[in-house]
Amino acid sequence: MTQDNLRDDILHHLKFTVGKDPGHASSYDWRLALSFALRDRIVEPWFASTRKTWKEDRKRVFYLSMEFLIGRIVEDAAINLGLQDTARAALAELGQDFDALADDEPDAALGNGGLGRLAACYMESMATIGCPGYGYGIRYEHGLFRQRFEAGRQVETPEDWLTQRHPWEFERPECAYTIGFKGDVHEVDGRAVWTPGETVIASAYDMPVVGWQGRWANTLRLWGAMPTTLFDLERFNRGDFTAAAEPETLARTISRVLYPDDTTYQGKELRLKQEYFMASAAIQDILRRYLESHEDLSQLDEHVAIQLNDTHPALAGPELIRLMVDEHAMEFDTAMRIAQGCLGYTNHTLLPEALERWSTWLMGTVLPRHMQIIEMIDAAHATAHPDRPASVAIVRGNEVHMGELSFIMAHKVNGVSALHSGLVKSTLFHELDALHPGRIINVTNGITPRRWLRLANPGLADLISETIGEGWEADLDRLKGLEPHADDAGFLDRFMAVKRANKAAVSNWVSATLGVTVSPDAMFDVQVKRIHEYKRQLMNVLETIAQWHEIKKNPGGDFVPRVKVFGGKSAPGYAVAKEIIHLINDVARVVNNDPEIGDRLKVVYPPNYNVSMAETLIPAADLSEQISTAGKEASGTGNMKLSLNGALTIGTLDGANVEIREHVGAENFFLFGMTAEEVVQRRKNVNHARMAIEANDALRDVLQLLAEGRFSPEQPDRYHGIVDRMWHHDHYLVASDFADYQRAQAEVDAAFLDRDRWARMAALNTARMGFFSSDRSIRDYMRDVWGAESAL
Ligand code: 26V
Repeated sequence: MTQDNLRDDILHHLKFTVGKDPGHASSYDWRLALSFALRDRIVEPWFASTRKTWKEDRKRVFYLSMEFLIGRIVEDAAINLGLQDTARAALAELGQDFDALADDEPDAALGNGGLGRLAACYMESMATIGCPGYGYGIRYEHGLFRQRFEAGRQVETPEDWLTQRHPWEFERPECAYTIGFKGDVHEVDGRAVWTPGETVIASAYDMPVVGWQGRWANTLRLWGAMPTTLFDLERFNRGDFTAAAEPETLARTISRVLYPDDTTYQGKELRLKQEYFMASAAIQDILRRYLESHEDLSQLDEHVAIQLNDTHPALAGPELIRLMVDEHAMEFDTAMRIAQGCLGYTNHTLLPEALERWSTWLMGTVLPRHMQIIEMIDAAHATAHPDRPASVAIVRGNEVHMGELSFIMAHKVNGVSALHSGLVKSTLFHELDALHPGRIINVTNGITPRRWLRLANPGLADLISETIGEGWEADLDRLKGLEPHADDAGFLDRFMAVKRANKAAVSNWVSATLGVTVSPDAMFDVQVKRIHEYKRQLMNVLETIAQWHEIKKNPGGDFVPRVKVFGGKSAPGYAVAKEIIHLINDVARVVNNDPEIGDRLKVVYPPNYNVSMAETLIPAADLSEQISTAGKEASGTGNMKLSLNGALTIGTLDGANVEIREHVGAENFFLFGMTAEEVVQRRKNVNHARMAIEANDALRDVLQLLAEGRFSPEQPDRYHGIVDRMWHHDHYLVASDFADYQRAQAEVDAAFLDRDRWARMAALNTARMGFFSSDRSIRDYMRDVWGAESAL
């Protein structure tokens, strides 16, 4: 029945929406037809959700984020609609393979990493829980760059997902707002009037986001930039065709490309414009919606919650005040109080170089009225707290500090793991916390089990359903029901058979794409995440070299076979991260081609790690590397995905690792390294690196091999920079944690040799990860920040 309907709808869309005849349709055409047929089935719940929210005048949540790292959509939609098997069967009737079509979909890669993927998980969880919500972001024409390796070096090429038709979006040309920049501010009858010098149009594109079992659907509204004037007809008529198109080009530049650097803030005008473009469009849209059913804005904060995903959308605060004061004639103090009631701010990093600051000159030039309002906010805060220290001012040292602005504008500020939230309190916002006790709270991150278990690991998902029954996807604490089975040899065999099948699939894929043979019986040791010094991929690759060296010195010895898997991109301008990538690839080349090593050690680094690759690699991992310098990784979410899929963690007490270890049990987690406090102490010893290296023969040998050019014979000095930094500027304490890391890795080997013990530990990881469902995170936000309730 449903299968027949779906088949007919696919054929209908193939013919009337795609305009193709089945005999001549490509897999792209079939995928479009499938997408439209699935999308049709979201529309009813989507309308129903919107109607219900309106009718009941529910509090609504607006999640503002410069990034939404969605990944592929077709399979996720099919799963949440409960139509995956139906779609598979319907397509089979039509001679098409569901998995092949789904695999052909480009990733929507509108994000850099953890922060953007978190926003995508949260959108899915809000829809699953029935939290009336909207995501606001930018419809980047080009998402995160594609990564290739050329002779081991990262090369970036533009990503172009929108050159294909995007079947999941509804263009809303009627929903458009004017966004101003520059110009000047005059006083007219005692009121400020901003006359922008430039304007662009923000035009809406909506994507429905459907929750588990299709019970609720929310909207992700992405803004595209359009020119206010299409082209300069006068110039065109004069024959100056390029100049005529200039206004259009300039405007469209704003939503052209995602900033690919999530490591350092750069103070670029285009980035500031992107941030204001998104924030202003969102706030205008929020106020328009609200005023459709309310008299005035005086009770806005009772009906509207606005969440800032880091400081990137922080101009939403001043923009909200500007519209209330300048356009709706509200008193500043009232506007300030209402805005604070609406706003929440999530901090995602403590790294000073990633904290946003804008020069007052740039802010005053690009957004002159907002600069005034920011000064008013700062002055009001200073008046309310006459003895506030100068260090908490929003404007200081000719810079606007977006963290302080966000803090002062929000009624709740949160970190993303228990450890991180504690550090936000005790370090970054220490003084502000004293002035506003209780404002800083913790909401530990989470991941959606629909994508990260049901979709990515269907074998494990089916085994779980057979063992504890259906429905755990929406109630992940039920995984606890697996615990008794961790002592059941039959269950553990099946658990490990699933893992083995996932590893075999990755092994085939690695062999086909990289030409490297890896045995599915070896331990798959996985580190996948952006390349950053604080994440310490360098420590992992140095340990890999040490292992290789160990095998070379003792070729007849017994070693536990390992496949070291790396995945991740470097920011294009981050030279040190790029050197580390080069090193990993050089080490892979030497190790993989060393006949003496054989299956005992392999290094694979598939290029262009993205959401889809994560969905393939994570279910095949035995070991999860979460080895950041303690105090630096705000939370991590890959750590959760890996543990949920039955990988054991080797990790430091950083970010959410701390809570993962508490949940899965210290005996099922390989802990090593200094604590965040010890890191601070250790750095006070100026000779920390030299002392650690001199105390560790293996590490000294590794650095010696690198210095000799053992991994770069064609350019022996290639890694002198890395060696020199290790000895003299080891800011992330790779050397100081190295010996303990080796100790923990040896324990990993011993545990892996005991197949039964390993299986039990892995199964207990899966069983105890329920807490890390993003449904729990969203419920925390609803209760502690948004004051919102489920409409289901
Ligand atoms: C920073 C910047 C700097 C300015 C230019 C563009 C840009 C884009 C993104 C970022 C984000 C840096 C913060 C971040 O990604 N934090 C990560 O957030 C994850 C979700 O909470 C968390 O799991 C990771 O530990 C944390 O590094």
